[in-house]
Amino acid sequence: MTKTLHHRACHLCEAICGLTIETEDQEDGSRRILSIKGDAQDSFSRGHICPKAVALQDIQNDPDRIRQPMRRAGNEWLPIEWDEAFALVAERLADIQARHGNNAVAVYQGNPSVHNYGLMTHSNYFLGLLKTRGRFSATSVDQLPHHLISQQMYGHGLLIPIPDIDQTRFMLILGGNPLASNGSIMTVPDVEKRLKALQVRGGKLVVVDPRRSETAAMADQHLFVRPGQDAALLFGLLNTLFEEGLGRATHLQVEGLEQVRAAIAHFTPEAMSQRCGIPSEQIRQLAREFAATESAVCYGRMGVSTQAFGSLCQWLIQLINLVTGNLDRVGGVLCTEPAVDLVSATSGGHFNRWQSRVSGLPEYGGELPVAALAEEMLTPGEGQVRALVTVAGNPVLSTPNGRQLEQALDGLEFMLSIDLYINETTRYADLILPPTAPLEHEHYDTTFNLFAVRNVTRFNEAVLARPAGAKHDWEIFVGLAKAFAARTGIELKPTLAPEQMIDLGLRAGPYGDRSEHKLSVARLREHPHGIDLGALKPNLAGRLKTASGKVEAAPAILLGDLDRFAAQPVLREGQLMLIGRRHVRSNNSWMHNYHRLVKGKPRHQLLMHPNDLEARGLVDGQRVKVRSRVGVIEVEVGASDDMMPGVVSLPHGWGHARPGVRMGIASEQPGASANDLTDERHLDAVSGNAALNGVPVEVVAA
Ligand SMILES: Nc1nc2c(c(=O)[nH]1)N[C@H]1C(S)=C(S)[C@@H](COP(=O)(O)OP(=O)(O)OC[C@H]3O[C@@H](n4cnc5c(=O)[nH]c(N)nc54)[C@H](O)[C@@H]3O)O[C@H]1N2
Ligand SMILES: Nc1nc2c(c(=O)[nH]1)N[C@H]1C(S)=C(S)[C@@H](COP(=O)(O)OP(=O)(O)OC[C@H]3O[C@@H](n4cnc5c(=O)[nH]c(N)nc54)[C@H](O)[C@@H]3O)O[C@H]1N2
Ligand code: SF4
Ligand SMILES: [Mo]
Repeated sequence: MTKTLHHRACHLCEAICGLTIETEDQEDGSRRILSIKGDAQDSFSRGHICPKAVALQDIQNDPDRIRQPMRRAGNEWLPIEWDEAFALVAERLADIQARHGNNAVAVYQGNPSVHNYGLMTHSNYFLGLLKTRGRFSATSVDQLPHHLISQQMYGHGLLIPIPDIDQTRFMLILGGNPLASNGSIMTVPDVEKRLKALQVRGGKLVVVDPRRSETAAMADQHLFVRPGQDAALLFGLLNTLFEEGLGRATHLQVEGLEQVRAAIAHFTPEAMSQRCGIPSEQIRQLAREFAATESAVCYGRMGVSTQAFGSLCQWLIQLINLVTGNLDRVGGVLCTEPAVDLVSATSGGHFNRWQSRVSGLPEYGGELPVAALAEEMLTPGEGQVRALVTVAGNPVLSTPNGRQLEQALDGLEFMLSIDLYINETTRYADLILPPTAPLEHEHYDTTFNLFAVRNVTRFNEAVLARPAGAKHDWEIFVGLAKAFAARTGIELKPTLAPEQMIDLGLRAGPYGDRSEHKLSVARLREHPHGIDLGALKPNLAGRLKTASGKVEAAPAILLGDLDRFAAQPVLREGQLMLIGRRHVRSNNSWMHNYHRLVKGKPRHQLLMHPNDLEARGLVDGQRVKVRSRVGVIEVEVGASDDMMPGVVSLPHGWGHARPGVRMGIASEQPGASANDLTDERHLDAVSGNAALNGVPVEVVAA
């Protein structure tokens, strides 16, 4: 039987590693996967691969993955034809909107929405027709502060400066653990080698984290910080830069820096030290070293965006890079120039044009914070949400107070999920529409090329043919749009296939028809290992989209948050704080059904410092109850010297022991859900992003 080698990127996480997949043709005309390896010829990932990519074959073969539309009848799931399913959705949603208004239908889009090009290009073809303000996504349990700060300071929410990891001499990482996550808002396959290379060329890596993470363990210096108090450290650093005159000139035109300087003058390291738990002299020393190094990067991720001061943190990080002359500078942070350039192609985004009905949380880019989703369903009155569409998401496990959301989902009139599984969320749906599996569709990365540490591009061919009758995500949206338009009498504009849209985007982009590269999909098809378009270069001055044309250093919404920061009480002695973590063999909530990834010792223990265990009369390996304002879970506790005393760590995405979940392997090792503890009222007040880290909890023997 014929064997074939395929080259394409893995798009399960942000690292977009090149893969070499060997298949064998079968007698029935299909293909079988023989092996999945890292592609050594990929100039970007250089052969790097992680265990999740090997599990792509398990996703493909998983008997629990749903392969045809399913309709719920009580506790039973029955197959239904595509056209009948589309007509049913159109009928139910149109009817609910006719009775209760457009906003009665809400939408939640999960993380794979930005990892699958058909979802990027076509979800709005249908969802846009709903004309609802009830739009929610995983953005507001993740990176919303990054977008908001870029929109405020640089004029576009996607104009996010990326660490020049390959050339910098100093990297300060707060609340990111790229050794587990493989990098985030920093597409960087092979990150461990790149960080080691930084150390080998004499550079320094400093990690700030309440846990000695895998990345902290390889760092030259690790600082424990009190959860949710990074802003105190960052204020101390910025204050030192100003006060000691350590700044360096920038070529960028900047507005408002003097205003910032005055506003934070009292946030000295001495005043901030107790808040963050880091001695003032260490803060000053760090600022001096950062500023004195010829090139340096300050970078913060999940740990500092999903906390109560997420927006302040991301703002201060930008300012530290700016004031030290490292913004838009080689070896500092730089904006990409991707082949399909969403920054040039779209407007900058808007903020707080309207608010959520119940809590008055601000919209960003047309979406409301997902922490408000359950209350929008549970609170009666005009505009109450009565139907939900989920796309590639599992908000029961991934958004704060998952138990409250379950209660809300149970009361809906109608729910549609577009997903591969019957999981903790989709089990509430009336209808589940499954798309093709990852290797059955093509892919072009419009999101992560935008955040990559080099300008790179590639077109990824499907490796396996789709089974008869299967639909790609984008085709599902086209089917839904047609049915909804027919039902409601809306005129539907014609659309193109994703591949044609990407072709247009490439040709209009910076390496397209007007350049010597002449990139097009056809051209990319000739380069299955991808094309390297070069290192990042300074370009921000020409790309700023602010009204003033300058960098806006002092956005009013951030200056307006300083009082809230200053007023926050210091923690009570002995109060435990919950934070999250990731593991390289896990991917949010949805890759626990593959034996290859979950085998061995469970990785969902609650980690706690031995002194904290002892103080509570607990022992390593014991079952404990963890309680927060919103709920209680039972888990196994593990002693760990890597934890800062007073802090406990639990990964999210577990908690599969819920009735009706159809994921056999996941249910055997269910774990508990961190989001049964996180609090939907605990938010970054500026953006409305959920504060999933720094949740006060109690731990007692079970
Ligand atoms: N406590 C705590 N909570 C967190 C986090 C944390 O660190 N701590 N992290 C947050 C972050 S950063 C994120 S991004 C969210 C993620 O949260 P979500 O996006 O809500 O959930 P995922 O676990 O990514 O689930 C993805 C779903 O998409 C389905 N799926 C996979 N591929 C496809 C596809 O190609 N098409 C379709 N239609 N469906 C697909 C899967 O079956 C699964 O149901 O969780 C957040 N929640
Ligand atoms: N293997 C794997 N890779 C993934 C994912 C996955 O689930 N598994 N998810 C993907 C997604 S959706 C995302 S968004 C990225 C996230 O990528 P990262 O941001 O790198 O995510 P984490 O690995 O969760 O690292 C967050 C770190 O913040 C620390 N932390 C918690 N609270 C605080 C705090 O208050 N202050 C500070 N300074 N640190 C704190 C935690 O201890 C942890 O080490 O990863 C992506 N990659
Ligand atoms: S790090 Fe792993 S999951 Fe992420 S793109 Fe690379 S192989 Fe895929
Ligand atoms: Mo994420």
